[in-house]
Amino acid sequence: MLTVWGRANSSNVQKVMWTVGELDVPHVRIDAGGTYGGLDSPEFLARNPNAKIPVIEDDGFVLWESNAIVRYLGAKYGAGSFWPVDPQARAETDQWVEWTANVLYPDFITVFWELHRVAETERNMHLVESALVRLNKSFQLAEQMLTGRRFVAGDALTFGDISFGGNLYRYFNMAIERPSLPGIEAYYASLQERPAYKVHVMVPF
Ligand SMILES: N[C@@H](CCC(=O)N[C@@H](CS)C(=O)NCC(=O)O)C(=O)O
Repeated sequence: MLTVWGRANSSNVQKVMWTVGELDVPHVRIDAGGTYGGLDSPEFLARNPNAKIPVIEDDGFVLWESNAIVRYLGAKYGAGSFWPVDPQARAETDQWVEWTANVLYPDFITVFWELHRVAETERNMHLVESALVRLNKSFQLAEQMLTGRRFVAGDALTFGDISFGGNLYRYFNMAIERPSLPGIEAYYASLQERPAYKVHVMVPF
């Protein structure tokens, strides 16, 4: 049985839980982190010395780092469609995971953190403004990359959608100015119809 440690409103936990939902993996989730705490307990640190969520244990196998967990779950429970077996098809969706983590996410988390986790009086709006310019450029690039595709790697949802699409609920609900993104808006509308996205990603932040 798969166990997932992590609070439901953590974006990194949400990627894991969205995957678990899409692949219909029997599991239990244990709240940890944030107001639940527990990350510095000896039991937790024995599983993840980084004291971060998410962490999973699957039949005795322990793993942390959300993207590594999504890839592991995909390979074990979603081989064929969610986890393409063809190396080139798999690399194409993996490219979105890396691009999201290394290009889009650093600016995304800067904007999100300042606007939603830092007190208004402490907020660094210069940081927000410069990150938002780069973030919106990244989304315009994603708009081009998505042209003619239903999902990031083609006609079916794959693990690359978890990384990229997992950010859209927050992006479209933050009080920021966004460029016109008709392709991404249509893509986001289709994600919002998926039961696992509704339950695990569309969570108040
Ligand atoms: N690169 C790691 C980042 C993990 C991370 O920073 N997790 C945050 C939550 S999103 C955390 O553990 N924060 C401490 C807490 O929630 O108490 C991953 O993708 O899993």
